[in-house]
Order: sequence, then C-alpha cells, then structure tokens
Amino acid sequence: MSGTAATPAEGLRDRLAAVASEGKTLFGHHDDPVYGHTWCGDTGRSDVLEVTGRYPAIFNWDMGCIELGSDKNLDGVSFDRMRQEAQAQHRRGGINSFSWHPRHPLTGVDSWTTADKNAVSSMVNTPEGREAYNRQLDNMIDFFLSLTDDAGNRIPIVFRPWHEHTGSWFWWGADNCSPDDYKKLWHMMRERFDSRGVDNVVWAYSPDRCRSVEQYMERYPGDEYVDIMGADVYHFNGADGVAEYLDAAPRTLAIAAMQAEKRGKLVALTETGSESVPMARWYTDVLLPVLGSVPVCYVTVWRNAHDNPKHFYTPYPGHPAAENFKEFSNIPNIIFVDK
Ligand code: BMA
Repeated sequence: MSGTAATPAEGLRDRLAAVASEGKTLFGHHDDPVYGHTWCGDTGRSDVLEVTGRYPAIFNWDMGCIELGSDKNLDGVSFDRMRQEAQAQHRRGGINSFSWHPRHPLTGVDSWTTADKNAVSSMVNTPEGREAYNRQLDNMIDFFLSLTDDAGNRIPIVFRPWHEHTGSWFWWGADNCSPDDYKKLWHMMRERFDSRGVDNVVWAYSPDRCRSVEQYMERYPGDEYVDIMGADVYHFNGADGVAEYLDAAPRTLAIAAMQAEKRGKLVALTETGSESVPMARWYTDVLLPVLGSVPVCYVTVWRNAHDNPKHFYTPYPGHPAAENFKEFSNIPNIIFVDK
C-alpha cells in the first residue's frame, strides 16, 4: 500500500493502478477459502491453493443477506468467517472484493425476482423505501467498518454493488428500472457511506457484456462514484462458445478501457469463467488472451459450489484442466499470493 495515501481506499487504488501499469493482472476467486468442489467449512483449504500452491490474489465475497441482519450470506457463508478470512487475506498481501445480491428492502423478494417493475423506484423515490434502503446499508457499513487489520486500521476493499444492470435478471436490471432510478441507488448508497465515514471502499461499476459505449454508459452513476470500470462477461457453451466469448469479452473490456482512460479509472474483468471448465486449456488459451487485450488490473472467476457438482469455475485437484490452471498461475504477470 502506498505510504502517502490519505485513506485506505486511496492506497488500494494506487496499488491497483501500479499493477495495471506494470502490465500485471491479479487473479480472483469467489468464496475461495470457505468451500470448494468437494468440501465445505474446513479451514486452511482452497481449491486454487490445492492446485497451484498459492491463494488467489483477490477473494470475492457476497454480502447478500447482510441487509436482513442475518449471520450468514445467501450461500451460507458466515459473516464472521468472512471477516476472518478477509483479514487473513489482507495479512498475506491479498485483496478482498465484495458483491451484493440483496433482497428488496420493502418487499423482501430475492435479487432474481423481477416481476415488480417499481422495485427500484419504490426504494429510491418514497420516504419508506429510502429509509428501508438506508437501514440495509447501515448493516453493510457496520461490516465494512469492522474489517480491520492487527493494528486496528481499516482494511481497504473493492465494492461492486448493483452489478450486471445492463441485463434484466435482477430487479435493478435494464428492463426493470429507469436509468435515473438506477443511478439513485448508487447516489444514495454513497451518501450513506460518506455520512458514516467509510474511507476503505474502492468502487467498481460492472455492467454485463455490452455492444456499445452508449449501453455501457447509459446508467453510469458518475465519475465521483466509480473507481473501476468493470465488466462481467461469462463464457457459455464450452468449445462451441469460444468465438462468442472472444468477441464479447474483449469488446466489452475495450469499451470499459476507453472510458477508463478518459476518466482516469481502472479496468477489471469483475466476473468471468466457463462453468465446469470443460476446455482443458481454457485458462491459458482462452482467458489469457482476453486479459492481454487491455490493461486489466484484476480478473475474478465465480465460485466452486460444494453442493452443485457442475457449478465451479476453477479446476480442483484431479480435474482435467488442473495442470493448465497451474501453468496459468505461473505466468509472471498473473498474480496469486503466497500462503
Ligand atoms: C450465482 C450462483 C448462485 C449463487 C449466486 C450468489 O451466480 O452461484 O448459486 O447463489 O450467484 O452468490
């Protein structure tokens, strides 16, 4: 972390900028140390560690259910364990990033229930909605402020709220709310975070795949609200989907990079992956070229579920793509962290 940074967030921004300017990319994995393809709840384990000998440089976590005051997130990860693992990751020189699949603050529906086209409007344009949203945010802020290192200093994190909003599978998605109301979600969030003195958050904007700059920027909350121009682009259909992925991912990242350059922001591939990693050389032959297309400071792949045999995005020991993943982890400009 930069010794001259005024806040923990600034220190992390400087660090990510240095990574990008050296042509390096940090590798990230969702829920990495708390469960894997065949295990759950053990300590000291990680599918990535067991294949490569090192941890991912970024752990992504999801805050879903913190808004309910629950002690576990939507995938059963305890927030206490999450805090401990985030602290351990910071201690070993790694970074933590957070996404959020919230329940609606008024109706309680989960993120994927999209029938109510007023979901966002009721939340940001009515006194009851605003109050309920702020209450949700307070739970999250309490957690983020509790992320401290051994000396009691706040640990900087990346936070990536209201993601994939150019798609329509979440109630905050493109067909489910207006651009203005979407932006208000960000503006209210930031107002609440600032009012509580949160100084350890680097903010990531992460549309899904985009066809145009207009689509990427339509709901952009503003330069004061965003540090990282991200993109969530998945590879579907294995070998049959390579051409489509190699079109969509670099295209969306190029749009992000062009905007990032203009605005002095960073670029990240905030979510990607090929479910079950069906191509044995996916990491070096498909993902790596995508990362080389623009300066991407980090890439994160999604989780290795313990209770859904096909739902995993990094190889585990014995998987046909494990050898290649190890090879990927040894590429000098792809960054993992030592145990
Ligand atoms: C999805 C899947 C779900 C999970 C959700 C939130 O992509 O992995 O199983 O509940 O993310 O983490």
